[in-house]
Amino acid sequence: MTAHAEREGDATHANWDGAEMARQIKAHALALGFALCGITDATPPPHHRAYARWLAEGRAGEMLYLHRQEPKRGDLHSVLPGVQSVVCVALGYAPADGRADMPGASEANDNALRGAVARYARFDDYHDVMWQRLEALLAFIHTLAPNAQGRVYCDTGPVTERDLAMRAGLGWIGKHTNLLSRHLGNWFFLGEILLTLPLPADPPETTHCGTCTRCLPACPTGAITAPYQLDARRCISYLTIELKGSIPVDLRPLIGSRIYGCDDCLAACPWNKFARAAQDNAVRPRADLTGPDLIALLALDDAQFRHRFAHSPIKRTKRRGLLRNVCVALGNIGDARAVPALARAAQHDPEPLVREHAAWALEQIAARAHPEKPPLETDTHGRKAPPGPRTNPL
Ligand code: B12
Ligand code: SF4
Ligand code: SF4
Repeated sequence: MTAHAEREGDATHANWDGAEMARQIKAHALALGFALCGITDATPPPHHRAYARWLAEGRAGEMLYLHRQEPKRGDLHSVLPGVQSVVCVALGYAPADGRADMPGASEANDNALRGAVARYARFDDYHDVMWQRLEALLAFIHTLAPNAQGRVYCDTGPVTERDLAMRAGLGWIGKHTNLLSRHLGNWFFLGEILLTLPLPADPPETTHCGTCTRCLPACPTGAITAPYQLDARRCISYLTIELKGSIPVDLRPLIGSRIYGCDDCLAACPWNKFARAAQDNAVRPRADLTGPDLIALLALDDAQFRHRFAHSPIKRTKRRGLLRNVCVALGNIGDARAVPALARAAQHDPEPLVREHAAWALEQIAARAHPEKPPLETDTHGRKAPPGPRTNPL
C-alpha cells in the first residue's frame, strides 16, 4: 500500500493510483451519459470574492438562499469535512436540429397564442436525471475506493458550480456569466461530486470569448450590465422563475412571450455552432412545452397544474407564478382573442397575483386597440399610478 492510500484509509487498493482512478471515473461518467467530466481540487472557488461582492450589491434580488450559502461556498470543508477533490460533470442538451438558436421558437403552425419556454425546461426535470447519474457515479467510485466519502450536488447546493467546472477544465465562464464549452456550446447543465479522495486535478480551461461581446446586446432587459456582470433582478430567468411576487411594471414589456426562463444570451453565442448534439433520451423536448398554448395554461386549476408539471422544472413557480407569467406574455402579445380568458382571470382567479397581472394584460391589449389612450401604469404592488415618465424600480 502506498503512503497515499494509507492516508486515505483505503485498505482495498494495494496499488492505489490516483491517475488511473481518475481515468476510470471519467470513463464511467461518459458511459453514464454525461457529456464531459473533469476533476478539480477543493480550494475555494476562484471568484468567491466577486460572488460576495455581487451579493453585497443586492444583485441577487430575493434569492436569499444565495446569501445563506455564501460562507459554505467559500469553504468546501464546511460542506464535506476532509474534502479533497471535486468531480465536475456536464449534462448536454444541445438539440440535433440546430434550433437552439431560436429561443422560444414555436414548432406549431396553428393560430394559437403561444408562450416561449427556455430550452432547458422543455424536458423532464434535469435535476432528477443529474442526481440519478451522480449517485450512480458515486456508487462506482465506492467500488474503487470504499472508504471515500462523497456528496452529490446539482444547482441548489452551496457550490459555485461554474467556477469549479471552469477550474476542472469543462469550459469557461463567458461574458454572459454562463459556462460554455468548445464541444457543447452553451447547452449543458452542471453537477458535482465532492470527495474525500485525493485525485489529480485537470488543467483549468482558459477563456475563449476574445473580443466578442454578442451576448451583451442580445439581452432584452440589459441584465448583463458589463462583461461577467449580471444583475439578476433584471434577468428574465429570475423574473419568471425565482421572483415570487409581482413583476416590476417597467420590466414586463421586455419579457415578451417568455413564460419560463430565457435563452437569448446563450443563443447569441457563436460557439453554439460547434455544439455536439445531445444523444440523450433524458433531454428530448416535450411537445407540450415547446410553445405551449397560453389560453390553455391560463385555464389550469391547481390540481391540473400539478399533474401537468409533476416531472417538469416548471413546477418550481407553482401555478400562481406560471399564470402570472402567462398574463404578462398575453399582455405583450396584445391579441384581443385573449381578452375573455384574461377578464375571467382578472375577476375570478383565486390568486391576487394572477388577478393583478391579468388586469395589467387587459390594459395592454386595450392600449393597442386604442393607441391614442395610453394605459395607466401599475406599480409593483398592483396599484394605479398616474401616467408619467417610467422609472426603473431597481
Ligand atoms: C442563482 C442562479 C441563477 C440566477 C442568477 C444567474 C447568475 N448568473 O448568477 C438566475 C435566476 C438569473 C439564473 C439564470 C440562469 N441560469 Co442559473 N443558476 C444559479 C445558481 C443556483 C447560482 C449561480 C451563482 O452562484 N451566481 C452568483 C453570481 C455572483 O454569479 P455570476 O454573476 O455568474 O458571477 C460569477 C462569474 O461571472 C465570475 N466572474 C466575475 N468576474 C469574472 C471575470 C472573468 C474573466 C471570469 C472568467 C469570471 C468572472 O465570478 C462570479 C462568481 O462565480 C447556479 C447553480 C450553482 N449552484 O452554481 C445556476 C446555474 C448557473 N444556472 C444555470 C442555467 C442553465 C441558467 C439559465 C441558462 C436558465 C435559463 N435558460 O433561463 C439562466 C442564464 C442566465 C445567465 N446569463 O446567467 C446553470 C448554468 C450551466 C452553465 N452551462 O453554465 C447552473 C450552473 C445550474 C446547473 N446546475 O446547471 N440562474
Ligand atoms: S437569460 Fe435572458 S434576460 Fe437573463 S441575462 Fe440572458 S438574455 Fe438577459
Ligand atoms: S457571445 Fe461572445 S462574449 Fe458572449 S459568451 Fe459567447 S463568445 Fe463570449
